[in-house]
Amino acid sequence: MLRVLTSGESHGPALTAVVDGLPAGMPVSAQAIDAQLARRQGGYGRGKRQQIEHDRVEIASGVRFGRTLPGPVTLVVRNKDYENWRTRMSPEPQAETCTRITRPRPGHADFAGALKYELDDIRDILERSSARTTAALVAAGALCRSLLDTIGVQIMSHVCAIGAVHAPAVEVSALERLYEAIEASPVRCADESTTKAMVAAIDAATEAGDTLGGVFEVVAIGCPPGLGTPAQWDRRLDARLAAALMSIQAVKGVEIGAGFEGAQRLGSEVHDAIASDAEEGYVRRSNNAGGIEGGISNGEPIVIRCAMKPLPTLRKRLTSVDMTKQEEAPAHFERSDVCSVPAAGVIGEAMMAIVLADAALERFGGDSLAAFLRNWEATKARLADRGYTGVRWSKS
Ligand code: EPS
Repeated sequence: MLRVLTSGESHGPALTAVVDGLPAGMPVSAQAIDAQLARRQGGYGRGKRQQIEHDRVEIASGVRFGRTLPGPVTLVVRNKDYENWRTRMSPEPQAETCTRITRPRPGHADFAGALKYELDDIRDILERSSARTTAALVAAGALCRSLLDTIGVQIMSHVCAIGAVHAPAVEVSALERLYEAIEASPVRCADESTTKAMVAAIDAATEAGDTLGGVFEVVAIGCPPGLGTPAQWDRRLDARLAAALMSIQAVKGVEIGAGFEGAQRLGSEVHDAIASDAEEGYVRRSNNAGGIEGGISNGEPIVIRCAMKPLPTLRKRLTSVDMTKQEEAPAHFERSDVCSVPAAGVIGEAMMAIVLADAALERFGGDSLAAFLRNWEATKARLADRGYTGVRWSKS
């Protein structure tokens, strides 16, 4: 239903997202997109690049008078740093080649990319594999959030761990209340003393010329039941979300609900009993399923945690090989982040928004926002007829 393609390099002229398949008449606010872009740029442990960039969206197609037209939306985020990279990233043929990168950073796309594309200069792969390209996805995700907003779906995230520093678990029911504390924390962690410990861990890694990964959690509240289907493997909501979140640079693990921890317990302890309440209708008193059963959203909050490996660009050089001579040499180093787990949470929200918007469009259809909402209202009425009241929907 919804297709999102991005283009652009980390130090090229711009990053672009084409979002195709949104209903016509959907409100679009450049300010709302910019707010998400600003959130992505934040977080303690980011490199100097974020002082150069002030990401702003330019809407290049598909929007008129603040509403989507029947056609793809094109979003452009210019790289300010391109001014400093004009020669090194010029699309024109160059008489002289600039200094080539030949010593791959272990853990980055450098080595595998150089082999795959038969490259003499690793810059040709690292520019596109860079996490900078997620700015385009966050812009696209902001559009998807606007659609989800019309049916009352909210998406939030927070950081659960940085390196070995773990935050106390946060109940999903507390997330809305903690939202401001999370956004105010330099590491997007709800707990104040853990925030301090995480900042100290990032400082220590910076001092040591090292990097840190961590774990972030992304949650969707108010997601209606019935998104996704087990009818085909690639249409399952959990599979789609896992793929989307796994696509974020440096993410090495994705778990839904109780995930790996649940695998250690008995079935009787893990599965979420279905109860009936006179006022609330169907009630689930636990959510180990993380809001998805059989590849279908079940109306409970969707809860996904992602493990992010430490970034592979280290001042403390790892051993590598110079690919021109096949001789051992320290890995290439260039400006990067020490830790970007807080930003990855924001990117995770965008990826979740893209998948949920796609699944919502699949379920409710509609060429226009009005048609989409009519179909949503009809589905909601039918669910209510069948005893499902969806008390957790915060809006509409
Ligand atoms: C990033 C911008 C990049 C990196 C980082 C993400 O800027 P630069 O390379 O110019 O310093 O800081 O990229 C990576 C982590 C990576 O893997 O390449 C951004 O805007 O998010």
